[in-house]
Amino acid sequence: MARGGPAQPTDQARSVYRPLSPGEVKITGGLWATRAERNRAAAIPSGLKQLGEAKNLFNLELAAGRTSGQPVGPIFADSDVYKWLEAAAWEYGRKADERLLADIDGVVELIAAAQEEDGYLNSMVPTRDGGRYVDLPQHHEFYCYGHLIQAAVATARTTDRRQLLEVAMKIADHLVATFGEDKRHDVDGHPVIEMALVELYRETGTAAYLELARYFVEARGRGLIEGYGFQPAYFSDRVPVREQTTVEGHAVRAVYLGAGATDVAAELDDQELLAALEAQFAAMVDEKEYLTGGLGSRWEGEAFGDPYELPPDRAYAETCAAIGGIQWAWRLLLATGKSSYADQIERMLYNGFLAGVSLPGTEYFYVNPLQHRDHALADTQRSVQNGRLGWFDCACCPPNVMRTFASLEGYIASTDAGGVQIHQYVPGLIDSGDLRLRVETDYPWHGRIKIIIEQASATATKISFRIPAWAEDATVDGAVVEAGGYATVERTWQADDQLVLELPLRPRLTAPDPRVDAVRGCLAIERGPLVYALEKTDQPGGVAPDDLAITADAGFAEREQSDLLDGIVVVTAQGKVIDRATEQPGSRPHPRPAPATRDTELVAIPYYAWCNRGPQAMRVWIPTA
Ligand code: FUB
Ligand code: ZN
Repeated sequence: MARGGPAQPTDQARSVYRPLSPGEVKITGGLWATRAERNRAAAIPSGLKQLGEAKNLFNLELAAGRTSGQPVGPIFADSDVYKWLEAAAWEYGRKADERLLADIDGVVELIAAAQEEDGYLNSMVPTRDGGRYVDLPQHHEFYCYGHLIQAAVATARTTDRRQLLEVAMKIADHLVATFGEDKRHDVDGHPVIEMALVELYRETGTAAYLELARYFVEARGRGLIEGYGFQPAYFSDRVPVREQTTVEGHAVRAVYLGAGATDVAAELDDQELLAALEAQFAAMVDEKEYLTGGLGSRWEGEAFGDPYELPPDRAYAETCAAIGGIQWAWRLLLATGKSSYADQIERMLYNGFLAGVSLPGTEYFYVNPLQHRDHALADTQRSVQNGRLGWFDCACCPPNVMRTFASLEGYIASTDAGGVQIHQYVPGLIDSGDLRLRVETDYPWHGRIKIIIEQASATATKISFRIPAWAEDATVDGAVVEAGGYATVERTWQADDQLVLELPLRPRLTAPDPRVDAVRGCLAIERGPLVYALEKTDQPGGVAPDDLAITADAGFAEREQSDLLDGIVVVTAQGKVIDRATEQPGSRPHPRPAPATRDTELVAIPYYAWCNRGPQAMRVWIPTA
């Protein structure tokens, strides 16, 4: 059984909740079990093949002196191997599989052979780009280390193997000896080393790793990264972390830094830093997050835009950014116990993250816009007009998706001295102390969640349920509970006791913040945790979503369609088709004459499922009629 999940605070850490380890949570059915199984059976094996074809493994062979040639791919190509390894390790923890372990062993052995005597490890930089640590902002050396260390911690928690952990410790010792206030005073351009070092500290007890993570957090924003082609904001290096009030620059960098800094704050019980990180996360949610939980609105620099700069059609919303957002939110949830962070995890998981992967699980979106137009041009590899792809020249997202599916159990529930908290609703088993719960639900299609006590508790124990902020009129055993918090029932539980939580999953209309100019006058459809989208193929007459409008009272209806897109609930609403032939093109004197319209039914599917029937027009935000 796994000895811990992807973030495992020590007993000394400020941690209102403690994670259950993946072995204590099992997802036994429903949407996430299906998708995780495809990740295991199809995506992870295909990922290893892709790492071979894209030459990431060849690069490490080169570094190990086993072949000759020049390394191929982006400067951070090694990190894709490490993310894949992390996915494979978590997956092995979910389900022991000798073939997978043999694959893990083979890749680990190669990595160990590529490591230099003093701990340095990188297959690209020394031979191709001028030597070690000559360009920390761009060369991603610590970024690669960070992903390796995360993979090593995963192998240590899920297998009996120690070789990768030894490689990771050798790297960390080398970093400790080389960088710091009284050594080389420097930081990497791409955070992730912070999270990784804290986890390595948690795994090994070596305080120097935590201290180095603290140093990397504190050294940021103090002018160390200058003159490297991008502005300091791109690297989250404009303002010291504890003085920052928002997120800015490259989105994945910003949220990985937020997650790592939260780990540091939790371990050191640094409440000032934690408060700053909470404020940054709140600003991100209020001003810079898409409805889907997508993060980063600018293609240029893969970056957060200014507040309320959230164009739906040009949304970048990189799949990796949603994953980093989930990691950050989970750490804030553990540290503070606030349900709003679990709400955010739900939003990001079901929408921004899940849209990043095809239903079969082996194709990926890099960017995740909320609107895609008819006749769009596939002008870059990342354009969604290409459909989801099996791999990318810059393949950060695919193995990131794999490791997220493989460690999903780590985000479901937690524990504290009083009992167990259920944050996400999936059919499954939860073991917490002497209590064993079975969760039966068909969420997110139905809102009924039944908890059955399979193993009694010896003393009075609390079971807490997250009541999402959208869940007005939710009930526990028939009694209405408040939305946006936890509903708690305390008892000395007997086997076969039951609790029933009902979350109202009726479709609802959502209005955007009025400062988001790009979608002013539009509404979106949501149902439970799912954001819905209009896709062209579903509309009566195949009308393009851009020629549709929604009527103010929507008149929702829903139907279950088990034969569509793996089985979904389709939501229909009353709308209008705009007769563009009666519309005068271009800008016109106000007031414009209104075009002719006719009634229609709008047919909406969950956003995550879009583009599984070929690339086509889609929109989330719908103009009002
Ligand atoms: O720079 C490494 C990774 O590549 C980033 O996290 C992604 O955004 C992509 O640029
Ligand atoms: Zn990515």
